[in-house]
Amino acid sequence: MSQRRARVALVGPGDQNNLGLGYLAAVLGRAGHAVDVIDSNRDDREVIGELREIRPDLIGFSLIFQFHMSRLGAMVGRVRDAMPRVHLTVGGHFPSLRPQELLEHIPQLDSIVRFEGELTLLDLTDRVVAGQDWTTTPGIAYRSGREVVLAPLRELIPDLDSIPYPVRKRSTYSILGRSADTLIGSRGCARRCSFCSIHTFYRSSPGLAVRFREPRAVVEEMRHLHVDSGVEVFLFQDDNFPLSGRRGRSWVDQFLTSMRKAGLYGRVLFKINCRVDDVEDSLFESLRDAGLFLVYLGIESGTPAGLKLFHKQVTVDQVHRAAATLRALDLAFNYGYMLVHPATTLDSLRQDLRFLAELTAPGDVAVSFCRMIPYAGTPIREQLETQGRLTGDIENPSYALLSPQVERFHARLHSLAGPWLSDGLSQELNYAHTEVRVLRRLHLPIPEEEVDAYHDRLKELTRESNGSLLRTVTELIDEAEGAVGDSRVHQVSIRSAVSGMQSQVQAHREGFISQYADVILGGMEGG
Ligand code: B12
Repeated sequence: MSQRRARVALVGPGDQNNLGLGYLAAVLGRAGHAVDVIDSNRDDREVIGELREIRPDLIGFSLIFQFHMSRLGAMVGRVRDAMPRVHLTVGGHFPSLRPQELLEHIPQLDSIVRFEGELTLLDLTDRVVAGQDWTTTPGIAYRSGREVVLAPLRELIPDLDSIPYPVRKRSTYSILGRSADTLIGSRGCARRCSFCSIHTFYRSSPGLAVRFREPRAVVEEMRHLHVDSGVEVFLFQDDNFPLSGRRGRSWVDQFLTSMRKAGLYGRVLFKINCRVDDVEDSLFESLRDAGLFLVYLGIESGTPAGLKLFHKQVTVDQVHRAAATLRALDLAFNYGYMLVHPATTLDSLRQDLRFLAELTAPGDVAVSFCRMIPYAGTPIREQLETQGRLTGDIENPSYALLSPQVERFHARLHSLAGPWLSDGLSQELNYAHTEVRVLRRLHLPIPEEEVDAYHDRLKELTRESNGSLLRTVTELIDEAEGAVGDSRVHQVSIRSAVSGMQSQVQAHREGFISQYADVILGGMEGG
């Protein structure tokens, strides 16, 4: 459509190489446009300084995390002041699902690119740089006077392998010195968990809600990253790695065959996300032998009521069986878990703690949990809305808990469990366990009994940390129940206890890694 080459800047959170922005940049680049991807996890002034230098024709902001709303609003406001004529657009879950609210909150924006953005952004860019009317671009939303106009939706990309590999910055993420990078083998999810917006996001546009890439094409991308960028650890970001049902099984078979043909089978490592009811012995054994080392399980709850509320369509027993299968195959797992949710009672909390104690008993994974957040586009948000229980705002959507006791418990938990949770001790322990699995898969010349001893001590420290966290939460439940008089759980003592454990874990880990540094960091390929 347009001959003139545009200058486009894409701004968004760059943790783990933001694939969404990477794909957008790749499609614009293939069409001849010049694209800069800017990590917004920095000081706004730095970001705006970089934008001033680039002098783009169009700036696209990514709002994939709803809680970044006001920060994004402030940044767009400053960019608009600095660049009055540049076309400012935004994409991501919340903007796509709630365009009216988004444009109300950030009126300086010209448009929203809704849902899957590659082709819409390219079309919009071509029209803007050609000085043509862009308001008729399918897939956008924009304000016209006081109205928000929703253009006809654009069809989802039928063949995901028709778009180029995402533009990636050289990954800074590594495990034991092995470079790690992210990729996806599919888009969308066939399931309808009530707390998740993915199925709403991909079902809102015409086209197949779940699309798999060709396994051969995924492996070719891995080979390209391995040979050209030295990537040895692949983090699949699919909501659900393509392995469900017969279609999933044949996908995995072709994937493993392609890994053999590409010479990657057993020579690189990969991590996947999946559901507990997809964990099956022989399938995961063959994935393990190919390089699977870590599985992120969407557990979410360990009580029948919680699993029902979340519409997970699995049983508590299936969760335990999945964990047991992965353990028997010596595969590490992490998991998502929402301890506090709209159906939480003090009784359900006690059940959750019993479940978490059982799940983590071997000490090979840490206790971690969060509160369910009623994000836009999730069925549970609509339920809470109907029940008149929604509270909070766009940035921090929340809901009234079922009783003052549970409210009291949650308030205390929020202020006390932090040292374990967000980037705390539990995450550090889980990272150390992930490292051990990578270490074992590298078959380095370190005596097995040494690795075993190191791992056993790590499990001891994990059991200690888990026990302390579970006891603390139990005390908070007792406290909320009024079973105990004045509180015995104090922030100061918690912080010092947890930091004591953290130093032990760090000393244990650094001691082992420095003892074998030359071997471990000598590199896997040609080290
Ligand atoms: C990878 C991932 C992460 C990674 C990195 C994220 C990143 N920088 O990309 C990590 C592990 C860091 C992460 C962390 C978290 N995540 Co996360 N994550 C994902 C995941 C699984 C995949 C993202 C991805 O690569 N998608 C594939 C690409 C191709 O799609 P996309 O990103 O949606 O982009 C497309 C469109 O949205 C659109 N688009 C997006 N941005 C833009 C911008 C422009 C200008 C345009 C035109 C179009 C556009 O076009 C893109 C191409 O088609 C998504 C789920 C999902 N399927 O998207 C959850 C998801 C984004 N995460 C989520 C959450 C809640 C979190 C955490 C808060 C979890 C937690 N409790 O800790 C943390 C927060 C971390 C933080 N920074 O504070 C939620 C966000 C919910 C919400 N509405 O806010 C999601 C949607 C998962 C869910 N099921 O709800 N996450």
